[in-house]
Amino acid sequence: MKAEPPDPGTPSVGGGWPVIEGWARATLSPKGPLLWQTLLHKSACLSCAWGTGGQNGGFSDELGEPLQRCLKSVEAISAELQPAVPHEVFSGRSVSALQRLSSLEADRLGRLSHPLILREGRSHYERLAWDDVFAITEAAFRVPPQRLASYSSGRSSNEAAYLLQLLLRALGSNNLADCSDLCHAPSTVGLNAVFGSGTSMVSLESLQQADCVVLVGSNAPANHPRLMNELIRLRERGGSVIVINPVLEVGLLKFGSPAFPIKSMLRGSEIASLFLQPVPGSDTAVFLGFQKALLEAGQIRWDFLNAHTEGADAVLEQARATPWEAITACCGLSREELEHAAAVIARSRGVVFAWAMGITHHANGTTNVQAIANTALVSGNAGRPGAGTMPIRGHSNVQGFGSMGVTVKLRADMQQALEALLGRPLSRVPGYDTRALIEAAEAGTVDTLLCLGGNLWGANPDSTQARHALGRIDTVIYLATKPNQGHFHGLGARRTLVLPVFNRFETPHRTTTESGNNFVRLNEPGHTHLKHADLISEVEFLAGLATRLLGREPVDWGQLHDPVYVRQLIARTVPGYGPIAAIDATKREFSVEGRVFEQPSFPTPSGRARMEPTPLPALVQPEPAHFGGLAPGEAGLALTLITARSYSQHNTVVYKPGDAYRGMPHRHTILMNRADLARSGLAPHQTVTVQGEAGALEGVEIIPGEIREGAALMFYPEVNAIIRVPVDPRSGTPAFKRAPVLVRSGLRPEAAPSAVSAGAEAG
Ligand SMILES: Nc1nc2c(c(=O)[nH]1)N[C@H]1C(S)=C(S)[C@@H](COP(=O)(O)OP(=O)(O)OC[C@H]3O[C@@H](n4cnc5c(=O)[nH]c(N)nc54)[C@H](O)[C@@H]3O)O[C@H]1N2
Ligand SMILES: Nc1nc2c(c(=O)[nH]1)N[C@H]1C(S)=C(S)[C@@H](COP(=O)(O)OP(=O)(O)OC[C@H]3O[C@@H](n4cnc5c(=O)[nH]c(N)nc54)[C@H](O)[C@@H]3O)O[C@H]1N2
Ligand code: SF4
Ligand SMILES: [Mo]
Repeated sequence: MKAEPPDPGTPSVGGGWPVIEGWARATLSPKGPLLWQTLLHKSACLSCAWGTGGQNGGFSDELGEPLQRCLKSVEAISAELQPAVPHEVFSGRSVSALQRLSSLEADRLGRLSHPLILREGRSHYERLAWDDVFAITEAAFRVPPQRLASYSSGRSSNEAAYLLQLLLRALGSNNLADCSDLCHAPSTVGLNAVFGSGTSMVSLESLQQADCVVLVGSNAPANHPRLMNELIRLRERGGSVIVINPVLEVGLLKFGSPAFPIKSMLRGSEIASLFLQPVPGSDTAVFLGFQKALLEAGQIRWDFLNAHTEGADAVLEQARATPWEAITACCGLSREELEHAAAVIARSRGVVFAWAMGITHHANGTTNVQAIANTALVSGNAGRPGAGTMPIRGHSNVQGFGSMGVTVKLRADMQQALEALLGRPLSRVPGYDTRALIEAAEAGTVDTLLCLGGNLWGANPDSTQARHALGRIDTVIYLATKPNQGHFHGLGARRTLVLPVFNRFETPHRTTTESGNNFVRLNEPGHTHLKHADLISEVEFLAGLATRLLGREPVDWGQLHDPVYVRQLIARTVPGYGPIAAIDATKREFSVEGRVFEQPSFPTPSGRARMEPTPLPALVQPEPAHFGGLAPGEAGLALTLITARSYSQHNTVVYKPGDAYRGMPHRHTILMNRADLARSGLAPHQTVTVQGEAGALEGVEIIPGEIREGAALMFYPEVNAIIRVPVDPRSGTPAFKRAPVLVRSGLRPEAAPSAVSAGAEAG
């Protein structure tokens, strides 16, 4: 794909000076000293799952390398260091007024400092004493187990996650929805299918031995900035980076890293040696193309396949039998581009295949992951240092939540261990994942929901549906550090509780977390800057609730107030977590056992990787007619919409309005290809209506940019007001990266007025 010149003023390097400026601004602000104290605290970074920080000091990675904190970490800490929300905000402003706050405004209210309740028929949140919180919560939990559910977001500790699932399972419920259902669940399912293990098989040390990285569907410059240092180093030692992304992300072309002030900061380091811009949702075709090219060039590693895999014949037969035209028509890349990339893979000694949401957020997300794994296997790139499959995880402890059993797909070995611990069989009723939870709630079959962090309302597609669904639950309980829009829009029918908790660096006891590279971090106790606040630790809340509900049955919940004891139970019941039993004494952080494969022997029954063919997706470009058509004389066109993060937000929490790197000056923008503008009669910077399956947003400014023809990009969470998308049936994950929309110059007056107001409400 040819790159067109960006709009004037758009940076040509990712990272770079804005990062230094950001650090300087934060350091010089009144919060500066507290910020630095927090950065130096021995705990894992709050932001992404790369997992910087921990016992070696707040700045180092797991190999002890210093200076590994990025500006995203500073943004996350600064938000946590805000003063408490003044009480007048809740006593003086009605919930309808609070509903008008944007994500950024809600976050800027400050920190939650006291328990709050919104009762049925009341207009305002009111303060509540902890005794009353426990009494209300306990009563709400005394419902049939199928009508009880939780949702969690991967910011909390392993200890809290473990207690959450132990409590729900002890009560007989498997309804443990988690943000990973909206995120990397296809990676877990796909990698489990192939390798019998659902996480990265590559350690940081192993990544440093690769000479090629294939980076697919990831905007790492914004979302995993420290990964960029590894890519810079790889290029410097002569390696290749193949980027696969429908958006020509500037930071993936060139990135200026403050970790290398002289050589990289000034002009930026080259990242991509090859940039492929496929049709969104077509990655299975891209990887099938690689396999076919390797096959035709005689570069399949038969020795490796024969010794370490099963099912390879069917996979290669699919590659042989699928015509090039079918592959190129699906992904929109040329045969030459695919052959060229395959040749780079073939001549590299060690290839790491790394991916994020561009792969998982599709109706065939799990198949996408399998297509990547198959490519790794046919090229002999699995189960040895410097090679393998590496999902790049999202939230800082989302992987720990999965390890702790917060999942609707509990591993059989952990299930057995929990049954031994509890002395009775666990319920066999399948639990609700996040989408199933919304649907069950909408159907009126959920009475009580406990949210350990997150923003269930904002993270789901179709905000109107999410609001109605949550509104049918009697009691919704949010544990959170800061207010977010979900606390104002995701309200329960009879009561909503918002309970303030310590964040990771404030929790008064030790906790642990697990990085995306399977490294377990030990976080030292801390204290909060909030004066006169009434916060609780998540462990104390969950153990307290469990003690009230279950007493000493079937475990002594009172003793589980002590996180050291929680870690003993984790060591006994969580596969690979044995070393956590000694961590309080030794302070030794560790790699979860059985995850990193440096030998091609996998935890499947045969010890071999299980390959299976990956059907090409049938991608249909939407038509205006699907949305009722354009009015006579109206300009517009239907596109597939990628919904993604800006460079200045953390998930549903917006830190800054615009996105300078993509040239999008504010959030009410849509990134479009210039050829699409030319053929539809729309113009750069024109304001348009974007109509999705669930509503429309008006007054959206068109930004011309480096995105594949036929595709567009808008920012989540605002865009969730208008999209309704299918889910990947194997993982339950929504196709957030391929939502059909109609972009139009004006909206016919008779078209869907209710949908328009839905969009406006959430904006
Ligand atoms: N600063 C910051 N860091 C974060 C987060 C944050 O919000 N802010 N969120 C955290 C979380 S929970 C997660 S899951 C990760 C998310 O990290 P990412 O997955 O990097 O985040 P997204 O913004 O969803 O963007 C994914 C990328 O996929 C590309 N893409 C879209 N569709 C396709 C496709 O069909 N194929 C391919 N090959 N590419 C595609 C998009 O153009 C975009 O560059 O980041 C984590 N870290
Ligand atoms: N359209 C669209 N939708 C998406 C996505 C997309 O790309 N497009 N991405 C999806 C993805 S990958 C994800 S992971 C989800 C994210 O969905 P969630 O994880 O549900 O949302 P977050 O915005 O990360 O949640 C932020 C809130 O967590 C709370 N919090 C922060 N730290 C702590 C803590 O230590 N303890 C507790 N108890 N609370 C804390 C704060 O109150 C904060 O407001 O969104 C998904 N939704
Ligand atoms: S890369 Fe991720 S874990 Fe490391 S400092 Fe940045 S946000 Fe934190
Ligand atoms: Mo995520």
